[in-house]
Amino acid sequence: METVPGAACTELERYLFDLQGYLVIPNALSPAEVAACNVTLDQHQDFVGDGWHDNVRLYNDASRQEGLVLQQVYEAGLVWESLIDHPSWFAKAVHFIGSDDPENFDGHHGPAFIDECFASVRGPGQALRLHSGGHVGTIRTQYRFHAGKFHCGQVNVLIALNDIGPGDGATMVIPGSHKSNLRHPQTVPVDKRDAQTSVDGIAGAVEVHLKAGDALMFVDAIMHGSARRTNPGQRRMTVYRYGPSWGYFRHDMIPSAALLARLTPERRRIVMPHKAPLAANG
Ligand SMILES: O=C(O)CCC(=O)C(=O)O
Repeated sequence: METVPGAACTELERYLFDLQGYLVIPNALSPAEVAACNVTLDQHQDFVGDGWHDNVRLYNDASRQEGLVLQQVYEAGLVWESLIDHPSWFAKAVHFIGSDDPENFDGHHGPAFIDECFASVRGPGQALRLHSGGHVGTIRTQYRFHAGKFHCGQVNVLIALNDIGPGDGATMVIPGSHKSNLRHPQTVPVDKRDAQTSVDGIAGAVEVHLKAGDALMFVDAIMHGSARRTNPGQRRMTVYRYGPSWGYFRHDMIPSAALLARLTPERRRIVMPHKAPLAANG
C-alpha cells in the first residue's frame, strides 16, 4: 500500500491508515536530500558512548542492541531542519494527529509538535524488539478516531536513508494492531530485550521494505520494532515523531537557542510551540 508525496490525505489513505495503522510514502526525500543526511551519519557512524556534538546527542551503548542513535537530529544542519515540515508528509501527519482545532491555529499553539527526532545506524546483529500495540493503552501514543476525525497521539515518520530490504533489519509492524485489545499471544513481556526481533513465529507481523528516500508513516500505537540485521553493512534511517502541539518533549532535551533563532516561524512553532506561561498575579 503506497501513497504519494506532497499530497494531502486522500480518502483511500485515510481508509488504509485507519485499517492498517501505517502508510508508505515512496520517494519522500530526493536523492540529494538522502545524500545530505548521509553526510552527517558518515561523520558519526563509528561513535561509541554518550556525548554531544553541536547540540546533537550521540548515543551508542555497545552492550545494547539498538546501535547508534543521534537524538535532536534537527540540530544537525539544513537538510535535517527541512524535515521538520517536509511537504512530502507534514500535511498528512497533521491530518492524522487531528490538530485542526481553529483555536490552536489562531495563536496559542501550532499545528503539531515534534517531541523527539533521531537518526539511527544499525549494523549486523542489531535490532529493536517488537513493542507497543493498542492493548497497551498508552494515551501519549494512542490511535483514536472520533467524530469523523483522526486524533492520534503520535504519528511517526520513519525515512529510509539507504535501501532496507530482507536481512537489512527492516521495520516490522503488525498491521491493525493499533486497535488490538489483547496482547499478541506469541509476543513476550517487554523486559525481554532480545526477543521478538524477527517476524518469524509472530502471526500477522510483516517487514516493511523501503528504498532510500521512502517514508513509513505509522501511529506509534501499532505494534512495531525492527528485525535483527543479518546482512553485512548498515541500516540507516531517521524518525520524526509528531503529536499535538500541547505535548511536551519525550526526553530531557529541548531545541537549542541557536536552532530556535535560525528556524522559520513555521518551523519554530513545530519544535517549540510552548510559550512562557503568564505567572499568576504577575
Ligand atoms: O527501528 C525501527 O525500525 C523502529 C523504530 C521504532 O520503534 C520507533 O520509531 O518507534
